[in-house]
Amino acid sequence: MECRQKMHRIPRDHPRYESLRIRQRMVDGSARGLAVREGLLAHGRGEAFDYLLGERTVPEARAASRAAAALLLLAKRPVLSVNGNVASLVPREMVRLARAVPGAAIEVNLFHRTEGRARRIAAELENAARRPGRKGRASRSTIRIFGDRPDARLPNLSSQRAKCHREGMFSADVVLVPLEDGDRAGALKRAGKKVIAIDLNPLSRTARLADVTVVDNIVRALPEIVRQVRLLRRASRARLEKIAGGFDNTANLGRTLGRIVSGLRKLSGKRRP
Ligand code: PTJ
Repeated sequence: MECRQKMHRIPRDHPRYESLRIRQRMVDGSARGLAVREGLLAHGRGEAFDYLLGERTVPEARAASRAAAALLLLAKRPVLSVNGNVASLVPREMVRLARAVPGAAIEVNLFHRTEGRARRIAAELENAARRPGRKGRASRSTIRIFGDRPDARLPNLSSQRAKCHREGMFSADVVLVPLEDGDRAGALKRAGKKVIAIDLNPLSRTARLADVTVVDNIVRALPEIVRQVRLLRRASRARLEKIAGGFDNTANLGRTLGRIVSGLRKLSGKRRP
């Protein structure tokens, strides 16, 4: 409650209004027991990279979102992973993406795992799925949400992130892993899965290991991926394969870093040597 009062004191014309509003969602999510306190720190790291990228969707992120959409549409068993930060920031957008991708399931996967928090996050997603859409209609399509009581383990992974669902992440062929600079992307790759990351840090291990990394704030990245999925939904398999296969993650991350570096050069008044 106190958090909300603070938010009301931020004037709409505050130059940092949007960033403060997003931050507030994280604070609320933490107060409601969705995100852990470590999640607030992780959010701060993301904010710093967002600042360096101009807090906008850069062309490289748009290209990655298109490749991500193609990979999701090609998948036989796509799974969208949700942690505490994702549930605090974008529960409705996650549900929208799960509805847009045929056969997609959502799975709660936590680094600081407790079954109570996994249940709360699953309930938050179920609530988001029940709320009426933009046109005021409640959607009738149901989505599968795997929450607490995992019944499998990802091999070669000692952290809590290994705990997963046999029918979900364990048997997925494409997994979306937003907001983690961690160990799981490598384990998923070793298990033969395609990995899509959303991570504002283009230097993170996850960003570098993934097949496709969208370097953008998740609050902008998810709506863009949904938009691309809707655009590509009727595309042929050959076209989707061309888009996904033609995407070079390392080169795209290099271009994103180049954008940060040249932005800093410009600000510091220094030209390229
Ligand atoms: O809910 P849990 O227990 O699974 O814990 C979640 C956190 C986020 C605490 C856990 O996954 C973690 O420790 O993550 P890291 O290792 O700090 O990595 C988070 C990554 O997400 C960092 O590279 C950040 O730059 C990035 N990030 C943070 N906020 C955003 C973001 N990327 C996109 N959009 C954001 N809003």
